[in-house]
Amino acid sequence: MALRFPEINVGVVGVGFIGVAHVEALRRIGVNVMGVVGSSPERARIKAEAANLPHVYESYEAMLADPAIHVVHIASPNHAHAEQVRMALDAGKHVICEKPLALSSADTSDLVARASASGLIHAVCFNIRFYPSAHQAAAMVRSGDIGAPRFVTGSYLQDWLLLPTDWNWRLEPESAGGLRSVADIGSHWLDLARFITGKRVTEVMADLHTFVPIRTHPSGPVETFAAASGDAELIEEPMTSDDGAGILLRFEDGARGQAAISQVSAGRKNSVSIEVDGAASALSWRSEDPDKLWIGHRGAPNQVLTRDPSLLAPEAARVTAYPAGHVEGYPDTFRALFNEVYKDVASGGPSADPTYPTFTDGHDAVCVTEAVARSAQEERWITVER
Ligand code: SOE
Repeated sequence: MALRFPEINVGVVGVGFIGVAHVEALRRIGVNVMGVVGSSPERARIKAEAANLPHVYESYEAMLADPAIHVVHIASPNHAHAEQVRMALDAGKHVICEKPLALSSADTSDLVARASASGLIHAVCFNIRFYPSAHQAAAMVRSGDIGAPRFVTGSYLQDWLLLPTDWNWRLEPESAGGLRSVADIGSHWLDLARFITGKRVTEVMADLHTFVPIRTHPSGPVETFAAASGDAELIEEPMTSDDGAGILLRFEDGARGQAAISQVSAGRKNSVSIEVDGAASALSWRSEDPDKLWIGHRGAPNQVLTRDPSLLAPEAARVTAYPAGHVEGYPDTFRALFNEVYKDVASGGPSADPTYPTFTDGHDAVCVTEAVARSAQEERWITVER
């Protein structure tokens, strides 16, 4: 079958769980995924065979040197993002980077400046806001349906790091950065809260905790969400990063919020929830039942809006692909996000008001998470510096 954008060639860095999600979603929107790069060509070839990935480049440099590549997707461990983004921009490639955009706001602000000056397209993969119900919630807030947002509450809970034997590069500060649950999944929740309310977080008060102070791990890598294989030589590692966090939030315009973030919540595989209580009505959404948006009223029966393109606001209908009753989930959010980005790629440059998260959003998220880290350390409210 002919590709929708046969003239757009893409390379993906990272062949873990998320890199594969990128390749699958790119294939769905009809761009030409030319090749991938892994931490080593051997590992990438094994993964390419197992997950039906395209050609394996020998190195990131080799991928960037390929004049046929127009867009680079970065789904490597966090510490590599900043340098890989710089190299891609220098090579004249459009960039879609996984979160966090970089490990420090000094780096993210540098990347925003470079990307803006380059005229290239830049996006950060905050895919959770691309559940159609999240877009619907944002559209309803914008059109005043719930009145001014006042109180924003919710959580992002997982259980894949519950046991002391659970291991992945995200537990290594040199690969992931000093923050863990907050940077890895809290950043998604914060982006979602900002996207739905349209308000930026101005101050935070946070409590971070390491519930599993010592972990053991095999000498080799363990894939995200995978159990470590039985290895005779287990290495003991003292842990310092956050398994979980409680965060109080103050938004511009006075709204308040509370988020619970954890990667050690048994039974919660990948569970995002958010409620926005407005001056007139409320909205509530859970990723475990993603096609439903609850609308709460004081003086009338509550409602549940099931995702149905014909009933959604135009902004939400635009990011949905399946008819009502055919539930859209996690992989569909990547398709929806990339679909928006590639409209700009096809037109040659960023639109004035992109419909997808850009490096500016990536910078904002890192500024908030840095304030979270400082607040936990100093045990006081911290103003977000941007
Ligand atoms: C692991 O916690 C992870 O893969 C995150 O890194 C992703 O951003 C999230 O979408 C799913 O969980």
